Amino acid sequence: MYSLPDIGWTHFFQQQLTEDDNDLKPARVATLSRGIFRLLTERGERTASLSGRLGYESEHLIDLPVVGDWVLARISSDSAVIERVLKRRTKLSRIAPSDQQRLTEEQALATNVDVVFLVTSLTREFNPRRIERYLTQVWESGARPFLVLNKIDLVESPLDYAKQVEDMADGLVLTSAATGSGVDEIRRELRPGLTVVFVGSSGVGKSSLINRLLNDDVQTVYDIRGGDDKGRHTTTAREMLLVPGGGVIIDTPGLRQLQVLADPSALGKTFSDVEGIAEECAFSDCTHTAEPNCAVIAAVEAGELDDGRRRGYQKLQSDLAFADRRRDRAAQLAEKKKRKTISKTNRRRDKQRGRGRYR
Ligand SMILES: Nc1nc2c(ncn2[C@@H]2O[C@H](COP(=O)(O)OP(=O)(O)OP(=O)(O)O)[C@@H](O)[C@H]2O)c(=O)[nH]1
Ligand SMILES: [Mg+2]
Ligand SMILES: [Zn+2]
Repeated sequence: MYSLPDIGWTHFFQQQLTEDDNDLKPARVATLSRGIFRLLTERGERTASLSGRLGYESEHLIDLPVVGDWVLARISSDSAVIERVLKRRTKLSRIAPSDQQRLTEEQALATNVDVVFLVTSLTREFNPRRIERYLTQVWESGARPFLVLNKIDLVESPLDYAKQVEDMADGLVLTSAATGSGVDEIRRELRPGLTVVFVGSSGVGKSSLINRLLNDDVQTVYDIRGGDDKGRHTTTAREMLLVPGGGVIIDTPGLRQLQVLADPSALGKTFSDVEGIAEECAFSDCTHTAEPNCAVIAAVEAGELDDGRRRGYQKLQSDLAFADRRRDRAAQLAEKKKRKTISKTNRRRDKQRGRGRYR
């Protein structure tokens, strides 16, 4: 059995409790599916639902509990009701994929995570430009990003791949879940109280690596046979697993696409090399495309910087600016809609009052 500190409870959460919370207990969200949560409490696992108030008061998707969240719940012998979500230490988010109006609504993928292992495989899946995008999102989360290049058993010289993505993350690990090579380097990052999450496209080997780490076949792995190395979306929900001896691992389903939602500072961490060079550009708002005295273009011409990297930086920078504008627009529209509803309610109320008066 675990203690709450084993699974990540710290002073940061403790200090958020008030006297009003006396009849509530802290618990961590381990899984959720169709509004039913599984919580890890001091007294073991409980199935839980949201309190009516929490469901009703949460105006935004991002306010609802997700896997990794610490919540306060009313706990009985066999079930629980979640009353409050505690403030998050870190938050890995994305834009909710189902957003039909293509407006932007933020959704948390996992919270209160210390280390994010972004997994990619050395197959046709390997794509430095996509890795840059994902890593920028991970930097934005506040957790430490580790880049994992898996399936090294399938290529002759894994280091050639590593060279293309070095210095983008806090750590780079070359692994094979098939042979077990490199897995100990990941294991070294696990310890009591720490939470790690595995993210990446379907089929790269997230669940296989986790099975290796836990020396167990806890996570289902789909055997990819034949030539096409596409994943089958085997893992279908985010799920928290306990490391024997303390610590928590979250497995996630393969990401399909990722619209990055990040701050320029997160971009700067993924592209510290480009930003370092860009300090020497003549213009402070240089886009590194056609400006005179652009240090970035000069570095590419001198063979010191890969042009793919320059383009990746530029593309992501303009995407982020675009997403920003769209978010502003979405906020404006939401505000307008709210005003409309209010004036409609007022009109209806006036009408009813009027009727009352004249009858
Ligand atoms: N050759 C080789 N195959 C691997 C390695 N790691 C995983 N695989 C295989 O890749 C396939 C997909 O592995 P999973 O662990 O299910 O991948 P996943 O990232 O969890 O995929 P989703 O759950 O769909 O997101 C399986 O057939 C694994 O056996 C590796 O290091 N080398
Ligand atoms: Mg999986
Ligand atoms: Zn420039």
